[in-house]
Amino acid sequence: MKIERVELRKIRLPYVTPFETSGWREDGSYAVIVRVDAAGITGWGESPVGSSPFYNEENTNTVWTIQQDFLVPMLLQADLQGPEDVPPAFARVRGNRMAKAGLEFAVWDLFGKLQGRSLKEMLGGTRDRVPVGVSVGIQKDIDTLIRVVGNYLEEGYRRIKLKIRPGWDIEPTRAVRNTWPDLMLQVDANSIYHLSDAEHLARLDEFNLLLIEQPLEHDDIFDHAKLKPHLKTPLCLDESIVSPAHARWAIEMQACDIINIKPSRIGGFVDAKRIHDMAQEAGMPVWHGGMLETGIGRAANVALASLPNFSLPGDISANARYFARDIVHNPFTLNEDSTLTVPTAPGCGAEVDEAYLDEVTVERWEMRA
Ligand code: OSB
Ligand code: MG
Repeated sequence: MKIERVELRKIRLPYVTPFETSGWREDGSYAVIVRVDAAGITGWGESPVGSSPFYNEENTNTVWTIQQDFLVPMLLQADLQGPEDVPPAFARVRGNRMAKAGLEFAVWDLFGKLQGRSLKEMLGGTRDRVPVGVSVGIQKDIDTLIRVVGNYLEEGYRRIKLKIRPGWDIEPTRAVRNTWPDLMLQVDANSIYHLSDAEHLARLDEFNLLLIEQPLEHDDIFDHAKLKPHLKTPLCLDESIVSPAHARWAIEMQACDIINIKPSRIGGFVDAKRIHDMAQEAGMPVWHGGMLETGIGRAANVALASLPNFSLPGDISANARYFARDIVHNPFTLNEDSTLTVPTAPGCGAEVDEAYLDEVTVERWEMRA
């Protein structure tokens, strides 16, 4: 099958509250939304990229130009038997994984609708509900943090992740742990520390955390392997694992105990599933991270998170945690057991609100075969 038309949109969709990490602060989604059309069917995808290259090397504008100049022409030329044929079509383009992922997502949605199969079914998901938590950004002080975490717990979330950085690590974590001694709690440093901080990071061991995520450099695996013996807290990699090869290196080097899988960081579902399967084989748990996706990327993430080796709650909160109004008609709501229900409709299951999407679109581009 040939894709007949690809449409790209830049959007500006404000968050309900700005999100701050050790390295950046973002006030809304600057994602690129992808639409593909073939055989009278429409598939939707999302590159959930930030406005600045502060998480990985990509930003909205790099996704925009790499898709237009290279990936979309390659996609329009490819003869696709299924979504698995997309990564080989993009193979000559190095990196730029978020740009690739948005297009691959849209092709999965298209094939799902064409074949009447849900993304869960296509990927081999085994669960009807997936456990989720909330990633809580850096707050202005500890009182505010306790109030913010308390509100999420009141909404029913049972797992909390705290963003940390030097000066906002031990004490905020202690305060949350002391307030909720049994809470499932974890922290994420987004690559702000160095191997020389090993003893400092070991101070987090007393808080009985589920894991510490990506303490060291974004492109490092070697130093994480050196850090791991210093920590009792399970070590999880996010930024460093961008391909199945990286996952294999981390597993063989014993650089981590757990992997955070984000299909957008890895270039799509094909390779994300490979990492899931490889980790399962190695006896290593994975969990599903998030990039503050809109309702489109979120639906796809929930489907992937229904695979069996996703053993810890995901950073896939209900849409209302991010947006006052999302670009879909069917946002997820939190179930009473801190889960989201996996969509069963053909494709990713997101029903795109095209009128609202038009409203939040700031730039549009299309190419036909
Ligand atoms: O490091 O996991 C991260 C958001 C944007 C970029 C990187 C990260 C995050 C989050 C939020 O932690 C996860 C979510 O709720 O989508
Ligand atoms: Mg992270």
